[in-house]
Formats: sequence, C-alpha cells, structure tokens
Amino acid sequence: MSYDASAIRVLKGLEGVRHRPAMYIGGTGVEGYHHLFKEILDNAVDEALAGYATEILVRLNEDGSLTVEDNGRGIPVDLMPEEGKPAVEVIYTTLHSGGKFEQGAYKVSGGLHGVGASVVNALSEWTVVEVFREGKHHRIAFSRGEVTEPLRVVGEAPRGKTGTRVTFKPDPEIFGNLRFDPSKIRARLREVAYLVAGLKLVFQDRQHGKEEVFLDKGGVASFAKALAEGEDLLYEKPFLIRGTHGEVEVEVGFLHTQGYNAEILTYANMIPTRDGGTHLTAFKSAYSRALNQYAKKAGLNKEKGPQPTGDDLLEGLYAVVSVKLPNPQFEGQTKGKLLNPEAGTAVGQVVYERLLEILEENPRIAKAVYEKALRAAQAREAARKARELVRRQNPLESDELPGKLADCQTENPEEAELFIVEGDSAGGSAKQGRDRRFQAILPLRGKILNVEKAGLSKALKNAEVRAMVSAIGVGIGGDGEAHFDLEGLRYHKIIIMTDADVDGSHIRTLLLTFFYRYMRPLIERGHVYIAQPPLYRLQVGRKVEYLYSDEELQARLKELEGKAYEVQRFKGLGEMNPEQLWETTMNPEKRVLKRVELQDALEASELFEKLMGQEVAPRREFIEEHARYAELDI
Ligand code: 0RA
Repeated sequence: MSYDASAIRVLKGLEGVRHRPAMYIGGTGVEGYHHLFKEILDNAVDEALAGYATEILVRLNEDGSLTVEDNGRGIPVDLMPEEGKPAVEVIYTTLHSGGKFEQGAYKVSGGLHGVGASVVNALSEWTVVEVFREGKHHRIAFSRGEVTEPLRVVGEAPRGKTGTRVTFKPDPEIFGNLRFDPSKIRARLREVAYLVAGLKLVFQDRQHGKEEVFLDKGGVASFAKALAEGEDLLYEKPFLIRGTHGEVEVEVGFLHTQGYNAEILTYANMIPTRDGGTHLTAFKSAYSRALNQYAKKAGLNKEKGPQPTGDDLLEGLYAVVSVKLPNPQFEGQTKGKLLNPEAGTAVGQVVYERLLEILEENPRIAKAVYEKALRAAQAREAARKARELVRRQNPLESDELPGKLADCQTENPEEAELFIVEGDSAGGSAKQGRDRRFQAILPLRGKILNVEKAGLSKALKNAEVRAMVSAIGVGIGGDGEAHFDLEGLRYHKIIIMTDADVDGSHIRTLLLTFFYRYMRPLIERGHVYIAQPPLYRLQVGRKVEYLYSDEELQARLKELEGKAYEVQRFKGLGEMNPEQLWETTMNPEKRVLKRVELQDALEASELFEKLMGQEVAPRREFIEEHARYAELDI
C-alpha cells in the first residue's frame, strides 16, 4: 500500500492530536472528555444556525458511545477533486480542515474552541458518520482517526429525510475509564436551547431509560427569567433585545427582580465567557447610560440627594448577553474572557438604542426600575454615613460605645477580647466572671436581625447590629468595601458565645452571616472565634470536671463505673454561675476556642448570593457547613 503525500500529512496531524490531546481539548479529564461532545454538538448547532436544521437528537448509548444527529443538509459525500476522497472523509481526518467547509461565519478559531470533528475522531476508539442525503443512507467508519470502513451507501434514506448522524466512543487509551455524565450533557443542551430560540434538542439516555426535550421559544429572554427563579419579580415578562452591528450579532434578554442581587451571564458564539470581557463591560455601560438618559428625559431623577451609581442601577437585574462574531479572541486561564473590541462596540450601540425605546414604551416599568436604583443609592449613602459616624469616634473612648457593652481596661487591641453573648442573663454571668483587664462583654438581646435578608441600610437600623459595629470599631462594609477600616479594630479576638442548643446555633449562624457579609476581613484574618461552653458538670467526691460532649460524658462514666458521682447538664450559659463560666469557657488557661475560617471565600460568596434572601434553612445549613472551626488551644 502506498500513501500519497497528503495522506501522510493527515496521519501526522492526527497523531499529533493523540500525542498531545491537552493542546486540543484542554486536558484528558472530565472536562476534556465532555469537550468531545460539545464539539460534535456545535457542528450540528451550526447547521441549525445556518437555517437548515431544526432538530438535534443526542443519544447516550448503552455501550458508552454518544450519538448526535441533526436534520440538516447532511455533510457532503461527493469526491473532492484535489484529495480524491469524499468530503465527509476529509472533514473527519484533516486537522483544521476548515477552509472550504467553514461556511459558518461564526466558527470559532483558536484555543480550545472549534477544534473540529477530526480531533474528536482522532481521540475516539471508533467513530461512525452516517449521512442522509439525496435519498441515500451513507456510512463511513473510523478508528482513532483512520478510516476503517470507506464511505458507501448502505441503503435508502427514509422518505424526505436529510441530515447527519455521528456516533463516537471516546478512546480509553486516552481517557481511561471516564464516562459521559448525563447531567453535563443536559446542562449544555439546556443552555443551547436558550441560546438558539426555537431549536429542538432531544436527549435520550439509553443507560437510564430517560428522554428529555429542550426547546425554548423565548431564547435568552426565557434564560434570564429562569436565572431569576425564586426571586420576587418586578414584572412578569422578560425583555429581548436583538440587533446586528457590523459583523457582530447581539442578543440580550433581561428581567428585573425586587431584590438586591444581580446576575449577568455572557456568551460569545455560544461559549460561556465566565470572566466577561468587552461585551459585558459595554452592556453595563450602555444599560446605565440608557437608564440615566431616560430618567432625565422623564424627570425621574432627583437634583438633590445621592445619584445612582452603575451598581445601584444594576440591583435586581438578571440578564443574558449573547454575541456572535467572526474570529472571537479569548483570554485567561480558562479562556473565559472575550477580547474583541468590535463586540463591545456592537453591544453598546444595540443595547443603548433599543433599551431607550423599551423604557419609553414601558414607562411604568422604567419608573419602578429607576426608583429602585434611587433607593439603592440612598441606602448606600445611609450606610456610608453610619460608617463615618462609627469611624469618627475615638475607638477607646467609651462614651460613644453602646451602653450594654462592658468594656475591658486594656487599650491594647492585641490583648483585648470581646465576648458577644446570647441573652442578658448569660451576659450578667459573663460580666461577673470575666477578667475585666482584657475581656469585654457585649450581651445581645434575643435574635439578631437576619442581615442577608434585610440588606445593609436596614441592618444598620437594628440596635444589636449597631452595638456590634460600634464596639468592634472597624466600620461596616459589603463586598469590596473600600472604607472598611481594620486599623480601628478594638479587639483581636471576637468570641461568639451562645448556648449549645438549636437557638444558640441559629444565633451563631446569623452572627457568622453578619461577619461574613459585612466584616469579612475579620474572618479572613482569624479574629473571629466560637466559645465552647461545656454540656455537663461531673462531680466525683470533691473533684469537679466539665465535659463538652455526650461522647466525652459516656466515656468518662464508663471509667467511673461503680463509683458515686453527680452529673449536672447545662441547658444554657445562664445556668452556669460566673465562676463556672470563667473556669470552663472564658479562662484562657483552660478554655478551648474554635477559630472560624472560611474555607474558600470566593466559592462561598457565590453560593451565598444564591442563597441570599430565599429560604432560611438551606442558607443556615450552608453557613454551618462552610464555616470551618479549627481547634485552637488558646
Ligand atoms: C459542509 C457543507 C455543507 C454542510 C455541512 C458541511 C454540514 C456539516 C455538518 C456537521 C454536522 N451536521 C452537519 N450538517 C452539514 C453544505 C452542503 C450542501 O451544500 O448541501
């Protein structure tokens, strides 16, 4: 057998892919594995975007292979004069075959995206491509990038049927024993269904005997509404903006909620751009400009008082921004940021013009949105004033400090400790039991406000919150707050001391939420602790011991079998007398404190946002899970 020059080049190309798969699909782990699916799906979606396919079927087969079928024109099967091979074979065996076949103006080039059918073929144990075209059913098979069964007609195409069916099995030599994850497949199909309005995507999971249809007529507008699920909406029907500028197509769906959260998802050529980029920046700016412009025209703006910032205007906005453009450029570790300036120009232009029209056509909604932003600006201003008030006071002059605070004598924050104590009675015991030279006590009455739900300005009206803020002395700040002032910290240990029951744990959670949300640097720098009061007092003869858990008690009682002893269970801190509280929980020589750490502040904050203002239970569980307590003997 003799190879002609082009065949050798082809083999070399695909050998390169098998040699360095990571260069083409990012890696050979779970993500790379599913990248193969996305690649083949994208080809079918391109045929839909070109206006020829209306339906795509994805089937997870029992043997672990995956089938993607569309009802488009079918990949051409005729011989290509230069190569002397059928087009379908060339497409599946030539690296970056591109060129002739890249009729899709939006084919993504470079990087991980758009690596093409040949890469999937090279990394698959086997691939079968079936083409339904001109009344015929064609079939060609490959293994690891090489033709194993040349193209031939295997039968008639069912009446009127056209399209392409690709079935492939990723190569275990490359991917080990990885498998397709149906939930990852579903997630991408759902996303595509939103991004290509009207395209029907069917998922058949033969491994679990399930079938699901993804079809959305509303496109990115429905997507935006789905993002806002669970929030109180400002209005029911999401808006859609579409337009083209130069070679860039822009689609934006958006909706407003009554809440504080905002979420903007962005895509370029249907690839999620997690780090935003030119399209996101331009969207935010055009959105603010249009709203401000409208407000001025409609006389909604106020001459006096704080003006809404860009962030104020965004409060409550859920939006999906999707652009399609030739030659997108991406940046960043995960290539999640769009760089093309023309994408920004297009988004800016299209969004500004169309949004102004939308606002004019919907004056009631426009008014509600702008007034919400005005309230956000007022709340921000109120919070700033409150911070300044707190900051202005001399940190160690106690006349500005809350009346309930029993401060310590030392003026050295490094040795000072603040106990935040649940309830007045426990507060009383703590005040009597403490070492007043360096220990301060702040009793809180009952439950503190749920700051997540209330928002900053409301939180600042809460007496318990104000007391904590002025006692601690660092001010208060939300995410990215620049005025947060660690210099003012009056105690290097802030110790939460609550009962060891359900109520106590709830209060502890609320306090942690508060610190997380408004004084996060204190957690990050290890200033926040949790006291560990004992659960039992055990007296054997004249000797007294304290036990901190049921397990500890059981173990000890076993040792004491046959002896006389007396057990007292503490139901709350208030049941301990001041000496007991000092001895067991406050005395630095004997106590055990747990330092609060946030395992992964970034991940935590994202989840936090999601849980914010919704049901209380999952939020509480989340915080309790993620606030990790490290044992520290201090
Ligand atoms: C090249 C040219 C034509 C169609 C396609 C490729 C095509 C590729 C894929 C990949 C998955 N599904 C597809 N469907 C079509 C145009 C052929 C013509 O002019 O009829």
